[in-house]
Amino acid sequence: MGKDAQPYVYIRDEEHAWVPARQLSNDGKKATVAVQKYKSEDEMMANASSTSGTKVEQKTIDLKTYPGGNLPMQNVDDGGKLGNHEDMVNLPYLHEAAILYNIKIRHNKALPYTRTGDLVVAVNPYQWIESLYTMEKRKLYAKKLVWENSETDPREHLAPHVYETSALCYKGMAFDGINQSILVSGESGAGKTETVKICMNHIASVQEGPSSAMAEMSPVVKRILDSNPLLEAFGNAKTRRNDNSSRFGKYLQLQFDGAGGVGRSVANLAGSKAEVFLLEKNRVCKHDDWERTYHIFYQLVAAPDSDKAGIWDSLKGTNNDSFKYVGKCEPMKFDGMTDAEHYLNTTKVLKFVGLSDSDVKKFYNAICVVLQLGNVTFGAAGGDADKSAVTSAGELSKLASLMGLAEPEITLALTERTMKTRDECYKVPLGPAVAKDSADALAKEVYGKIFLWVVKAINVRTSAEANYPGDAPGKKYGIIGLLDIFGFESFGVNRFEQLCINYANEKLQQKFTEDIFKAVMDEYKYEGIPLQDIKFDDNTDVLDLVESRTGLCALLNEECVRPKGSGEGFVNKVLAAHKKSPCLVPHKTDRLSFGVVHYAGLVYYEASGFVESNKDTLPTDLEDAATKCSNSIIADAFTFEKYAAAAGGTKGKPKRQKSNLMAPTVWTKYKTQLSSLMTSLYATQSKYIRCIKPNTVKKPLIMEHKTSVEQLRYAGIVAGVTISRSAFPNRLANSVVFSRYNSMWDKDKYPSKKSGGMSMPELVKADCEAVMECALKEKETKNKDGKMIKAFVCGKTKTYFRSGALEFLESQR
Ligand code: AOV
Ligand code: MG
Repeated sequence: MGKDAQPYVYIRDEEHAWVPARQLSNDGKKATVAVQKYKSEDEMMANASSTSGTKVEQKTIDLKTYPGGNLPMQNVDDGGKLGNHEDMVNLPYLHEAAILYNIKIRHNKALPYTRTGDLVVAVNPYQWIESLYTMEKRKLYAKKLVWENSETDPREHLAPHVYETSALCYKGMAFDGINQSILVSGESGAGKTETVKICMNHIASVQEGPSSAMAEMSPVVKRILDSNPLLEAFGNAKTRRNDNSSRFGKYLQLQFDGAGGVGRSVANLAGSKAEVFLLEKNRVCKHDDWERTYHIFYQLVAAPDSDKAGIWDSLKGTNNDSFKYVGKCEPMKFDGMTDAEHYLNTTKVLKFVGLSDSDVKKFYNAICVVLQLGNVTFGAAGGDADKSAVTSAGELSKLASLMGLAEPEITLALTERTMKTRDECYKVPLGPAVAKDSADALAKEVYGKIFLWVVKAINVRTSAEANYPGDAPGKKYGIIGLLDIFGFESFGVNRFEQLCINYANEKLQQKFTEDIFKAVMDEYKYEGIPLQDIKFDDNTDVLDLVESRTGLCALLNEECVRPKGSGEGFVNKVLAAHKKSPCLVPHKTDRLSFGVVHYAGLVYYEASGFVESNKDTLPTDLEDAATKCSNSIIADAFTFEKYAAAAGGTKGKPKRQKSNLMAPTVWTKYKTQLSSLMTSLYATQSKYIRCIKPNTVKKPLIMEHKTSVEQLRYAGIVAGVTISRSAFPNRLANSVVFSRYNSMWDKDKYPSKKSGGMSMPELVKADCEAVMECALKEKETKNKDGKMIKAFVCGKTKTYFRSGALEFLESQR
C-alpha cells in the first residue's frame, strides 16, 4: 500500500501473466498505468515494484476485464517494497497475482514452502536444500507441533514446511484419535513423490518419540521405507517432464498402533498398505523418443550375465537394443544410481518383501515375456492383407519356449480371433497390424498384472496385519494416508486417460472446497463474524456431468455395449443429453471432440479412442494362451481373472461371450476404486500440499509466471482463496488497522466503546471499530431490504473488509 496517490498494482501481461505497475489515473472505466521495462527477470525481481532506474512505459487499461473493475493491488509496505509473507492468509490483498509474486520471491530466496492457512504450497526447488531437512529440523517441528502444549498457533514461530503437515497429522492421529490424510497434488515433475517421501520419513521419525535421536530405525519402519523403490522400479519411467515420473496414482496408508491413546502415549508405526490407480499401460509398448518405458526393463537388461542366465537363457548378452519395447536410449542415472545398480537394489528389495530366490527368477522371467512379445513381428500372409503370419520365426520360437507353449499355439492366438455367436464358434484371421496390436495388448495386460502382483507382495509384507500377526483380527489401527496422485491435466490432445485423471481431480477439489469452507466457518466463528455471508461456486455441476446416471461415463459405457459403438456416437449422445449443462461445450468444428468446463478451466477431449480405451478387453484367445503359460505368476494371474470374470456365470460354459457384454469397463472399475478412495478420505481429516513446478528446464531459482499461474489455478488455490475471501476479500490485524488509520478518526463523533475490564485485544478491537465507523462511513451500502451494510466487520483479532473498502482507505490516507 503506497503513501501517494499512485497505487501499486498488477496488470495482465501476455508474456508474464502478471506484471507490477503504478496506477497513474483511474476514471472507473479506464486506468492509466506506468509499467517498467526490465532487461531481465532478475532485474524485475530485484526492483520488485519500484519505478526507479528502468524505462517506463504508459498503458491504458480497460477495467471491465478485471475482477470487480479494479486492478489487483500489490502488497507493498510503506516504503513501496514488495515483501513476502510466510502465510498468504495474511496478505492484505489476496489474488492470483499476489500469490504468484509471493511464492516467486520466496522461491528466489530458496524458500520453497509457503502456507495458506493449513495448506502448504511447495515449489519444487530443483536443488536439494540440505538445511531444510536436517535431523534438528525434523525434531524441531515434532517438538513444537506434537510434543509441546501451546495456547496459540504453535506454527507462529516456525517457518512454513511440509514437516508441519506431517507433524500435525501425527498429532491429530496419535492424540486426538482422528485418522488423517495428506493430499499431495501438482503436475508432473512438481515434486509430489519427493514430498510424500519427505513427509513419510518425518512421520517415521516423529513416532520415535520426543527424545529420540532416530539412531536406529525400527525394522517395520525400515521395511516400509525400503519398499518404496520397488514401486518406483515398476511404476516409474523417464518422461520429458520428469526423469523419475510416477506413471500411476498411489494412496499409501500408514497404520499406527495405540492411536488416540490417553495422555502423551506414542502411537507406533505398525505397518503400511499401498493402493494404486491407473497405471499407464501404453508405456509398456510405446514411448516417445526422449522418454523411456518402465525402469525395470532397463534394470533387467543391465543385469550381470550370470544372473540373466538363471532367469532366461536367451537374456544373456542382450542390451537395450535387443528389445523393441526398450530401444535405444542414452545411459542414465536417477537417485545417483545406474540401471545396473538399480537392478541389484530391486533384486534385494524383492527378496526383502518375501520372495524366494526362485520366485525372484520367475518374476523376472515374467518380465522377459513382456519384452519378448514386443519382438515378434507380423506381415501379410500369402499376399493377403487381411491375414497375417509371423515374420520373425526366431523371435517367436524364443517367445514360445519362454512361455512354455507350442509355436503353432501362440502363433494362432496372435494371428486369429475366435468369434462366438449363440450357436456357432468360428475363427477369423487378423491382418498384420491387428496381430501386432494383439501382441501389444497381451504385453500390457501381463505387465499390468505383474505390477499389481508387486503391490500385493509389498502389502503382504508391510501391512500391520502381517507385521503383528498376534493382533486381534479386524483390529483398528490409526491411519495417516498419503495421496500421491496425478494432478489436473490439459494437453494439446486430451484422451480418455485425461478425463479419468481430471475426474479424480474434480472429486478431490470438491473435498478441498468443502474443507476450506469449513475452515472459513471456523475462522469466522472464532472471530465472531456473522456467517450468512459466505457464498461460493462449487463443482457439483461438472461432477454431475461426468458421473451422474446419464452422465458422460454412463453414456460411454452404453456406447461400449452397442455393437458398433464409436467415439462419434458417444459424442452425439453426450451433446443431446446435456444440451443445457453449463459445463459442456460442443466443439465448433470437430465432431469427435467435446469440451468440459472443469474447476481449473476448459478442456477439450478427443473422443476417437474412448470406446476402445474404456473396453480394454483382451481377446479370449490371448487370455487362454496366458493361462497356459509355464510361468506360474502369469498363468495364475490370468486364471484368477478368468474365474473372477465368470463368477456368477454358468459353470463350464464358455465364459467370455457373456462377459464381453458385461465385463466391467475401465471406467466402471476406476469409478468404484475412486469412490472407495473418497470414502476413505472423507473418514479422515485432510491436509493439503500443493506442489508447483516453477519451470520446465528443471533448474533452481527460476520461476516462469505463465505456467506457474496455471498451476495455481489447477491446484484450486485461487478458487480456494476466492471462497475464503468471497465476503471479505481483504483483512488486516486490528492493531495494524488502528495504527494505520487512526489519523482518519474523528474521536468526538465516533467515540470508542471501550470500557474497563476489557482485555487488551478487546480494547484494540473497540478502538479499531470506532476508527473504521468513522473512516468507512462513506462506503456503507444498502441491501435489497434497505438495511445499511457496513463495509467492514471487526472480529476478535482481525478486521475484515468488503470489496473496495481497503483500497478506499488507502486512497484517503
Ligand atoms: P512428481 O511426483 O510430482 O512428478 P517428483 O517428486 O518425482 O515429481 O519430483 C521431480 C524431481 O524434482 C525430483 O526427481 C527431484 O529432482 C526434484 N524435486 C522435487 N522435490 C524436491 C525437493 N523438495 N527438493 C529437491 N528436489 C526436489 V510425476 O510422478 O512425473 O507427476 O508423474
Ligand atoms: Mg511422482
